[in-house]
Amino acid sequence: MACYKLHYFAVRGRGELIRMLFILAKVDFQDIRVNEGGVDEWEEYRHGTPTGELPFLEVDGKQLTQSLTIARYLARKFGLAGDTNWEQALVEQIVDTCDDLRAENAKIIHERDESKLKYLKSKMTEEVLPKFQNRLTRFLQQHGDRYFVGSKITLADLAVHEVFTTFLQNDPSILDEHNSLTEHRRLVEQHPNLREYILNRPYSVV
Ligand SMILES: N[C@@H](CCC(=O)N[C@@H](CS)C(=O)NCC(=O)O)C(=O)O
Repeated sequence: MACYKLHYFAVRGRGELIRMLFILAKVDFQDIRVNEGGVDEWEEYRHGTPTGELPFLEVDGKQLTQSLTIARYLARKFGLAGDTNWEQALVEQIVDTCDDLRAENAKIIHERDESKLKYLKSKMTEEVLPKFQNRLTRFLQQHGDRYFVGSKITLADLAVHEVFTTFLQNDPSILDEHNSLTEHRRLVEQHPNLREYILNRPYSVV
């Protein structure tokens, strides 16, 4: 068994999808959380990283960067990337869709100008979020069984669960009118490998 060390900040952020893959696959990894407990160690830690950014993954001492590259690599290794070439493409389509939504939300998180922030927030509620909710709902209904791709859980399901977590923390009602997405979320949260982890992980704003 390979020796895995995940280096990321002590938040969900771009690291959580990777953590969830390890938990789902029941594969041991070292979850190295930089700035844990509010300790500011990043500026020093940065010098030991391959690109000056996190996350990066060590696999038997070799280093891999880019959160989604890492997630796809692990998903393939753990049999969570889809069973055929077509399924794999669909899984990646969903992962990229979730990343588009995450990027839209990042604009809000990083905006400091009050009036631009107000505009971005109302655009998110009225336009962006509904667009992604509808797109994902349609996909789930057309392609999925209970899961997004094929008949078993994949990286796609984790990506959808993870991207909505941040939105739900701010407004628990955002999936109220999206029964398929709500049902899917429940399914992921009830997975025997994930249930305890999702319930007990530390709260993180993003
Ligand atoms: N595309 C990269 C982006 C990595 C990235 O922007 N990481 C941020 C945290 S989410 C970072 O390391 N920020 C600290 C800094 O740049 O000082 C990925 O997905 O891994």
